[in-house]
Amino acid sequence: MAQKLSEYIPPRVWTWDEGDDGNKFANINRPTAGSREEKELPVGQHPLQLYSLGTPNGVKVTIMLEELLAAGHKGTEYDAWLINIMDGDQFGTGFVAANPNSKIPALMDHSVKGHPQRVFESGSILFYLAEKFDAFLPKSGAARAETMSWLMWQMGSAPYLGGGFGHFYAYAPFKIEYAINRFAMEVKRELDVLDKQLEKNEFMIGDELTIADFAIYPWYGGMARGLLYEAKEFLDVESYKHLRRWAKQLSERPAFQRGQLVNRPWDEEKGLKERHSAADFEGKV
Ligand SMILES: N[C@@H](CCC(=O)N[C@@H](CS)C(=O)NCC(=O)O)C(=O)O
Repeated sequence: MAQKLSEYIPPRVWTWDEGDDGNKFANINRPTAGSREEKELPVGQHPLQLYSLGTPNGVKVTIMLEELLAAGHKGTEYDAWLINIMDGDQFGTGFVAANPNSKIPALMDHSVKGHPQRVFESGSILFYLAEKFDAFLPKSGAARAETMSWLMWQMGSAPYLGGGFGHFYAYAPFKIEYAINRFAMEVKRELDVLDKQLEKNEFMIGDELTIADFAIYPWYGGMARGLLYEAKEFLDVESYKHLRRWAKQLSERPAFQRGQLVNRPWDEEKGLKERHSAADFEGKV
């Protein structure tokens, strides 16, 4: 191994050094949970209230909601409110009540009698919506088991892609060869897992579009299309042909296109800061 970096020896007990460590997220990271300020969440007119940001974890849910609407499921209209994580919106009292883990996305379902139901963790939100509307999740048997396996696969794997590879390749204040090697290896293995699955299947689960596709596409479809971390060449994403075929096919679906525009204020041309009705997409898709 070429690079030897540090003489750091971990102390007996880790303590937090509050200074800016040069990491892009330094101003929001702390080793404690809970709210940091009083701030209620807005509530719109629809039963489903989503509090999110147009990152890969956020758009999993808006893609699914747009697919549900496109398929004509009643009760799936939603308001999507912007949670700006760089401004610390995830630490307001209202958001923490919706998700004690302070991460987007969080859903409040106001159609539940008595009190709104909170749902957090993107995979859990996809599953909740699939069960509630009886859609995009095979009812039983092998296909249902496969769908849940791939959904859980995504929830377990993406932190290697984002928190591991993305962090050390794109966001860390300096490049650490050991960390980049470790996570590049793992991400390429994950891309190959998907490539092999999609060689034999149109969608993740045979010929049926499921919540596994909604979960996997924003991360691994995004990577295969060269949209994440400017790592297209570094990870040679063009070699994953079957994954790229699937990603292209999904990217052409209007509901996927709409879902990916929601809560993206940085996309000045097409992005929506908030989404409250289908009319918000006029002229954009
Ligand atoms: N496992 C969670 C991960 C969610 C997550 O990491 N969200 C990020 C944005 S993509 C976030 O809210 N970060 C804010 C923070 O770390 O304070 C899920 O899938 O919902």
